[in-house]
Amino acid sequence: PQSYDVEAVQAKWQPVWEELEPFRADDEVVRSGQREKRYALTMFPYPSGDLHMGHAEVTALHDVLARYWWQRGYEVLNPMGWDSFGLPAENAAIKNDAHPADYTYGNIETQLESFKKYAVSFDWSRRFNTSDPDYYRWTQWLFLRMHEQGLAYRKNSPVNWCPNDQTVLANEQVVDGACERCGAEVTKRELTQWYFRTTAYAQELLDSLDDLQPTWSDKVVNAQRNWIGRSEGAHVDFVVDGRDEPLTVYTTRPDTLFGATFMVVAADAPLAAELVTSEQLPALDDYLVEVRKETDIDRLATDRPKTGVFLGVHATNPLTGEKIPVYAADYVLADYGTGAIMAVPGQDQRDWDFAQVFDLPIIRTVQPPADFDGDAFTGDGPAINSANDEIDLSGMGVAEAKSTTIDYLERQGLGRGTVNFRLRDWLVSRQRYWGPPIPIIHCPTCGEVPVPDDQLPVELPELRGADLKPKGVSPLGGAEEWVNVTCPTCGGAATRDTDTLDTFVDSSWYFLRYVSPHDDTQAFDSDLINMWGPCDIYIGGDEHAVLHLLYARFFTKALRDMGLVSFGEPFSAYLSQGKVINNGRKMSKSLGNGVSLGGQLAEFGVDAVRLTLVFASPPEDNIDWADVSPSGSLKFLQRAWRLSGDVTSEPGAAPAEGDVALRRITHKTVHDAAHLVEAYRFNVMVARTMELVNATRKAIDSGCGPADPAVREAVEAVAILLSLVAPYVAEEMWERLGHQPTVARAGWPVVDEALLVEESVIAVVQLKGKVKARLEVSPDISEADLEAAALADPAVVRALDGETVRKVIVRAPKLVNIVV
Ligand code: ANZ
Ligand code: ZN
Repeated sequence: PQSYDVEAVQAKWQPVWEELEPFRADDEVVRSGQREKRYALTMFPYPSGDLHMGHAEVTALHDVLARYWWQRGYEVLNPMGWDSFGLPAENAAIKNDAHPADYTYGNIETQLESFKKYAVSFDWSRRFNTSDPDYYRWTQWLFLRMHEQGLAYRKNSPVNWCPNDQTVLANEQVVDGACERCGAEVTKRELTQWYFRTTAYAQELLDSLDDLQPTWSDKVVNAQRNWIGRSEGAHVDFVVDGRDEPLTVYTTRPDTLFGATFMVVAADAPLAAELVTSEQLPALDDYLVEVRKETDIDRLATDRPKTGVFLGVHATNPLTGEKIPVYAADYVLADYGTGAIMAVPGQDQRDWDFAQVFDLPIIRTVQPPADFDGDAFTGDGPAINSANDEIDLSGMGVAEAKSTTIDYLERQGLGRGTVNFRLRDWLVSRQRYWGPPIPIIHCPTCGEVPVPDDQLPVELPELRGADLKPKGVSPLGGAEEWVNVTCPTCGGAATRDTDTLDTFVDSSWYFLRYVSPHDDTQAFDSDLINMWGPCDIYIGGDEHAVLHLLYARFFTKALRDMGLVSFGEPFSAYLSQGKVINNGRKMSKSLGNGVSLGGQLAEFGVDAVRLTLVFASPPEDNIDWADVSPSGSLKFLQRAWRLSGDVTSEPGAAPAEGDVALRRITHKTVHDAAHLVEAYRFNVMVARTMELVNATRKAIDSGCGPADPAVREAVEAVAILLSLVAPYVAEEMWERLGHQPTVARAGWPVVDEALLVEESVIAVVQLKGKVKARLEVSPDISEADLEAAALADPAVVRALDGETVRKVIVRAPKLVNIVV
């Protein structure tokens, strides 16, 4: 036959693989040193619906590497599970009028079947869902360990609030002032919430990024760097009239202290309420009502009209001795630095604008260039207006003036040089149902009491029939029987914490659980994770470049310091794949340009869709589905398959006796394919496989013929190369070639180095019918190159003796005939 039946081949091999389980990772094999380990991780999906093109892309790319590692003789841990708790699943369930558990677990079964059909080399024996009590029991256990270490704590502070989802959000979940999930504008609320102390690791999270380059892309590393946002500056203490404690500010420009003509405290910081005089209190209260409606983005915007309230008190500038007024305003944030600033209108535009509105003095302390006609000058230049009896910065550049000022402040006990981070602690409590309950009991006598380990998991009450729509307080509060408990410490009446943990907590440690997914005695087996970890590759989307990766890195470092893992970075390499788009745009319902994965699979088959996704572009680039050709992919696969039917030599035929030209191509292709896969250039690897198929077809039809053992060698190589991308047709070819399944574990073809050495041929150069030179050239030299080489040869130049060349006849690579 000229073609194979795609559906029949898929139906034939799927059960065979289920039976063989070729991708079951064996701990013993690694422990005993029989094979080296590779841990291949790809982001686990949210079970909201069936798999889509995005899942298809990332897993197709991921599988090239995982399957390659198996072929190369590694023992590969390639697990998969579901990130099944959290807002996306809960919102979707509410919309579909279903209980989150029913909705979630139904989708998981659908996605599991799709994954199996899609033939990704996952070790399904290790699957779990983060919403399984067997899993979240350990999420809660880890929360308690964090709590013991002081890394989980509760505090009251202004938090991001999504008015639509009716829940708090972490800073990382606020994108351009809007909720990352639903796009609603985020507001602020004062609430008592649980946090993880990510800031304890700020410096290390930053420093170890250096070690992750270049196996992590610059883009992701820079996104993390900016998010952590380290800045160097100083804390400066200002004496406030009528108050004992100093008002401390954080500044990155201590050099401008001589120009500090007023101070600003965040209007919503407790400090503002402490400082304000009773006369000014009503004005502050009115102002606060407005401020609470604003987002951080609004508040920090430089182009907004400045507003604020005088607090009625003055402080003293420590260098000028001047009394300067203290204001409350919205452009200073409560949870950054100390929540208070020294305002330097000469060098800071927002301070300049504020000074204009409130008619405050402006003193430049850096000389702007002659042609400068702006307001605040933020650039470098010589210091001016910056001297008193004890310190003189005049003429110094910004850097020198900074360090001189810091030295002086430290000597006088007026301040100290400090490092500040933009990174905030991670807010982990959510007022929603579908997540792990926070394992804390609130007792009126004993305070926050951790649920004893042996009482974990704190299972979610089912709340069937309850209204789970977001209302701003956790629906768990309504489950009275569940909420009311006795205190584990004093036995008195107490209540459970009714909030649940953020989904990102579940996914911060899931890669550790895969090494011992069924262990009911511990979160993960430390020996096993130290053996398999860290992950050798992690493939996922850019959208997680900050959030999830940062949290997982934080968890790993914290667990390392608790002695539970031996490494501090979870992912040795990170590859972020592009998106599948259509007609130049992101696929979306509103644009009506969505492409259904199910439809594509039904039309072209799994292999052709996978091949298309891998071949379309380098992994990092977007794939425009309007520009690719799954039907072309299918044609190619049919062509490859036909080769396997043409081979007439027996398995084991000695390739050494075969056609050398074809053998060279085969060995070069296999050799290069390995390098290409290791460099993530999967698309080029596919292109080279296509060339090998063409060369083999030519050899069969018009070269050495189908019986030549070199043909068998070539077709077997094609099957193995294709097994990384198109597992069904590769298996079918392998069987037709007389082998047992599975081609996925056939082993990478051994490359004969001797066949990689560039061959050369002798080209003869004739002049007037006589041989004048013999040139050693590459067998695939071009006509132009050969002509040029011949005319430049010294013997030929001598023989020509200045005569005009009328014509050059070139027959590459063997002959050049010069006519004069
Ligand atoms: C005086 C000054 C003069 C400043 C000058 C800047 C320029 P980064 O780099 O982001 O750390 N600042 C400090 N705390 C703040 C808060 N809670 N809300 C808003 N702004 C705050 O920024 C640090 C600078 O931002 C600090 O240095 C402070 O203004 C301001 F010519 O102090 B600077
Ligand atoms: Zn108690």
